[in-house]
Amino acid sequence: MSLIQTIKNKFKEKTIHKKWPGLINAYRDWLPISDKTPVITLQEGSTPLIYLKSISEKIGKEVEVYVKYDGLNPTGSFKDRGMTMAISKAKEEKCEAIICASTGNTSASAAAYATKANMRAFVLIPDGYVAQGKLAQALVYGAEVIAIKGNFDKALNIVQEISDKYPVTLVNSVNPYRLQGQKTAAFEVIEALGDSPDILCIPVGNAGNISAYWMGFKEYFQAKKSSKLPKMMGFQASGSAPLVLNKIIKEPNTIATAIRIGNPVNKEKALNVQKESNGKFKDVTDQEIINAYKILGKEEGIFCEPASAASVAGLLKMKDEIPKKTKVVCVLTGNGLKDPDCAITNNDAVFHQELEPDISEVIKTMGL
Ligand code: AN7
Repeated sequence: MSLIQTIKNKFKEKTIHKKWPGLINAYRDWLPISDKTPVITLQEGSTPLIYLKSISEKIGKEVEVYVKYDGLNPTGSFKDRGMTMAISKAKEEKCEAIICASTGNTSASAAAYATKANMRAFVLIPDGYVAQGKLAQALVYGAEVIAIKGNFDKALNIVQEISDKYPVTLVNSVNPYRLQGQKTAAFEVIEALGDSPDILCIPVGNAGNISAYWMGFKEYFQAKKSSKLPKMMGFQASGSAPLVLNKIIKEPNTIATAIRIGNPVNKEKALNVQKESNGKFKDVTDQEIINAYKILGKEEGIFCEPASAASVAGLLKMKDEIPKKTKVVCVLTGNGLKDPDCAITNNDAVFHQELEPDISEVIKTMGL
């Protein structure tokens, strides 16, 4: 039989691509929904867990490092996991408008899911501190964007008060359905690895995602779908590290604008995760973040946004503390395309510009 024929037969035997129904339908039994809940989905979830050869080698000691690449969700960040739940439940409760404060990704996701649900979306953002891709998304998905001359923490105070007084549902991570949706990432990690990792490294802003992952790991562990629980390592940017310094940061600052948050709303939950998992909060400098960001791009072929690279930066920083043969998962929360300005400014690429359109010029430049 010819090779082509063999391949054709193989494809006939089993379908390679299976339709993914979105995480609510995939994990229905694990989520607070009923048959009455309208499922508002963009088929989020089922993102890849990718082995990192170069980073694993840098850690050594037969440590295996993987990334959970949640930047491959429909709007390019993990927020879609929470938003499918928050918006579906808001729809079930007949809500007609939603609101959020955001460093960018929440606003992009909220805007997309609100549009899908035929609701109005109001998003408050810190003027000048939201990456271009995220702002572009909120506008294209049709949100009403309100930029304030103040940081995320200020914006969150405002939207909390508005949602208390007016019939507008708050979809920041204080909304409990957000964390319910986001916990499914931990389920997927366990399913892909066959067990829980030993260590989870994750960037921390409002500390919703670290709390959601922990909830997911605990639920699967209790259901005997994993044999252990991971140590949860949360990483913040040095200029914006309220959980590391144990105080509110009034003027947070970092190149990782997604986690430029000085007063995390899920602080108590996060402290509990740290205690229960025997984990830690640590900080990484902007320089360390950019270093990890570049390594992921040029050595692994993975493009994430700077906030996401904080998880890998943190792992590289605590390299000496990682025991032999452990399995580590770093969460890459957002896609690199979200922040093109950061990418153009921070790379080591050779970029020849303004050449004459002449083959000999090109060949000369190529060094041939
Ligand atoms: C890429 O979009 O808070 O610790 O308003 O966009 O759960 O807050 C974003 C947070 C990590 C931190 N990585 O997650 C927002 C927002 C990326 C992010 C975080 C965010 P949490």
